[in-house]
Amino acid sequence: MNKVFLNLGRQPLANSFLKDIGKNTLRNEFFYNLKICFNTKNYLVSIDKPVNPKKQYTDKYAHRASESKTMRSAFKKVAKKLIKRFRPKKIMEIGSNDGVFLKNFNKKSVIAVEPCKNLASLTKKLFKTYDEFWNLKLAKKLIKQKKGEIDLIFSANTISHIPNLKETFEGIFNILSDDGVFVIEDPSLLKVLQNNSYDQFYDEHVYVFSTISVNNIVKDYGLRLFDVENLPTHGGSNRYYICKENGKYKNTSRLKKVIKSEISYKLHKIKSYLEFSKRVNISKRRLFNLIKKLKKKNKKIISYGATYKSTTVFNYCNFNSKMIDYVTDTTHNKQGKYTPGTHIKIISPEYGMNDTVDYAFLGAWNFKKEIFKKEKNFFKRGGKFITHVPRVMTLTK
Ligand code: DWN
Repeated sequence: MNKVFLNLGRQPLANSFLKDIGKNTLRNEFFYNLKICFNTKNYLVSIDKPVNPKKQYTDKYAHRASESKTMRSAFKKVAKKLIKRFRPKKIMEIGSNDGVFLKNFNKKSVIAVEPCKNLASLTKKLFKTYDEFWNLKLAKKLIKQKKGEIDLIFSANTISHIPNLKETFEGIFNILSDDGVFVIEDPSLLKVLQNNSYDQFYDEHVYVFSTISVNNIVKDYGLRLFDVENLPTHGGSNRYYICKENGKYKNTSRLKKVIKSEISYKLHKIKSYLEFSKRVNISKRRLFNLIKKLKKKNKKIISYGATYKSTTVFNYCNFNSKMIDYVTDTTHNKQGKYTPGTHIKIISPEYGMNDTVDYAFLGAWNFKKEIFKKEKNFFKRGGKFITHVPRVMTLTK
């Protein structure tokens, strides 16, 4: 049964960057209550009332997976690894975004599934693209079009976004070849608890998976988790390798080790989540007080990276444009807009990361290494970053 353990308050859609902050726009801004729960039976951690996906994945979807160098090389690396290990002939990606993963394959052997039409239009020029949500209906349509028996299905930061896991996995079972592999990458719940990165919870992250919860869930749909890899991406993710129950792959010792580590961290106990919730409340108070103290000293504070994650932090910590002067982001379609719920201007780093800035909150803390490499001059002239992960602190390099 589901037990709520964290209330992150009134939140907007993480992707709802505003074109303007006129009365009309603000009157129509959608908010919901973000509460997170733990299922004591299958150990799934989820949003208690998911938002309708049609509200979220529109033709104005903002996130571009290829925006960071880190992710471009990560997708190139995993494509090579999967080709070497599984030698797939037919590949499908669910949530193909701007094609950053699939473009590493022979375009004749791939199928892209991407419901956001602005993204699907980018990949339609490159390979076969279905601009639809993944579900049982689409799986049956593909089979009817003789596009079934897929050897490798890949999905990064997408399965955790789909409320209806039953349809998702049933569709996978129907379309996957008998010795096919379904590989999913999603933020690691263990890392969220260890890093106090509560900003991994927002409307799109309907679930934050643990290995033990994925292991339980897939069994209900004739599937089996046979391997898992811990990854550094997005602040700590897991790459889950799933096959059909009677598939040829043996469960790896690595899987057994990861499950053991999650059990020893007590990810199967509600107590761990109640303790996490207490740490999140302390983090909120400390971050708010730090920003307030620096503003009292007339410091200029901006935020670096208009992330969906920082939407959660800004709204949970009640930030406003008097505390954060503006946000910088390299994504062109975010520049000139305003942050969801807190209405702080977003500009390009070329303009925003200038000599007047004293502090920059790390909205994109998951790219700290790449950002610190880029912003050496900011440090040289005495600039400092602020982060809340794994605890509230300022960083001089
Ligand atoms: O799961 C999801 C993850 C993968 O991406 C999606 N539901 C939504 C989105 O979440 P996010 O916005 O928190 O993801 P990122 O990849 O952490 O966003 C990074 C943002 O920071 C981008 O808008 C680009 C920007 N950025 C920047 O301004 N300067 C990134 C880097 C590396 C930089 O140097």
